[in-house]
Amino acid sequence: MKALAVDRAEVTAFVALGANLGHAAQALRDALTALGDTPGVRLVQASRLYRTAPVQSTGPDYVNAVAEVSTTLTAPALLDALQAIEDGAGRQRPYRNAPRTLDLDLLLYGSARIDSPRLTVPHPRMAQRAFVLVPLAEIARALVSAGQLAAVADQTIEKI
Ligand code: A4P
Ligand code: MG
Repeated sequence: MKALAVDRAEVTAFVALGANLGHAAQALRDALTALGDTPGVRLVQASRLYRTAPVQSTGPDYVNAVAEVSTTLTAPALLDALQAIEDGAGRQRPYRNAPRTLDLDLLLYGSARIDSPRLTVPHPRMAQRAFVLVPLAEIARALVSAGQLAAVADQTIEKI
């Protein structure tokens, strides 16, 4: 019997990009290209790049951005793809919140709520971070409230 190919529906997802080692801005641009080149992932839009002060982390200032993708991948498969792109950028993981050449976090995956050992969505710390909320608001204003932005207004962030 001939199997029917069933296409999975596309899901809108938001990915946070960050780096504070090496050529951080270039690492983010390369990561955006790699995201768009990933099978099952379409890059819809990306925020500008922002320079941000480290939050609960050390080392040089970060470069951060947020991208919107449309994907037929499941959330765990999308995380696999993000981690493969991190590894391709030479990401080492000596300890939690260590300075990094590239960090890709899954912020939102449609309206899904996921709480598994390797994946929590929405990203549990996104609401406390200007480096996520400001670029997210730039590309998806309706997803961020004025109150959320006001709550992180003391964190240093500037467009590059
Ligand atoms: N994981 C669970 N949920 C998710 C998710 N939604 N997206 C798991 C991505 N990963 C998720 O991540 C550790 C594990 O989290 C993964 O194996 C995955 O299974 P990691 O990237 O290896 O380690 P990490 O980056 O040290 O941890 P994490 O949780 O990503 O750190 P945070 O809380 O995101 O903080 N300051 C500025 N200015 N800019 C930054 O970008 N980033 C951090 C990292 C701290 N301070 C920063 C910045
Ligand atoms: Mg991470």
